[in-house]
Amino acid sequence: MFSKYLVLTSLICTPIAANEITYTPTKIQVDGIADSAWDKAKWHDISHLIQGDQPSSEDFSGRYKVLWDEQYLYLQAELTDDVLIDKIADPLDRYWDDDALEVFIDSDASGGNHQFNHTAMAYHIALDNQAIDIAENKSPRDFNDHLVSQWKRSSAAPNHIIWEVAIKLYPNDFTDAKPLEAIQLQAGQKIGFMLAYCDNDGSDTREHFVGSHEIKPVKGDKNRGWIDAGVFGQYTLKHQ
Ligand SMILES: [Ca+2]
Ligand SMILES: [Ca+2]
Ligand SMILES: [Ca+2]
Ligand SMILES: [Ca+2]
Repeated sequence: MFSKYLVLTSLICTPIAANEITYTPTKIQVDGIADSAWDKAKWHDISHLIQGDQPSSEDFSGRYKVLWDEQYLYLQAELTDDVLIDKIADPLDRYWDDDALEVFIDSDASGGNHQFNHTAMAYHIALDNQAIDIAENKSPRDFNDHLVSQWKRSSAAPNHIIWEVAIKLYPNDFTDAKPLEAIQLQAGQKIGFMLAYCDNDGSDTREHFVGSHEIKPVKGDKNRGWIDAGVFGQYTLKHQ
């Protein structure tokens, strides 16, 4: 009896590992408000400088949580940015030079070059919640039907926002000509994931680009995520 109890307890209480993503039985409302469904997910920092100079914590700092269910990967980012800016109205024009949350997803952790294909995605989500990535014709296009995004200023601190995103994942052979249906997520599935924030506060070009993972530079360049899915973190979807 005692040993059975121990086995049951260990099954229920196995702590989530750093490379695992927790399941949510409760639907996440994507509204920029962090409700209690998020409590079971752990925080991760957005602290690795990719490009530009290191911002002060008031200029930019952030952390995030991730959850999943059968339909979506859910992201909550808690950000501080002293100036929110969307100065280039055309969503397809220099979308990385306005404030943008950049979500990197590789639905099957295949890795590899995804610059002009969709074996992995780099969604640049602007303050107007439009999501842009490069199409196979090498021009940017929107993938607004791949995700739902909403952010809100919070009262927790000055210039503090909560940004929620629900992201559908697509098969490795998704193409612009044959846009396949989103996949059903399941426990045990391995995915590639990384997050970054493009911070501009009024300059011509992005001032800071800060991410969730340390990236090995190629010829001094750490801005590899939009090209190489091999630099994303690898995670297993955990059903608990
Ligand atoms: Ca919410
Ligand atoms: Ca800033
Ligand atoms: Ca892939
Ligand atoms: Ca900014």
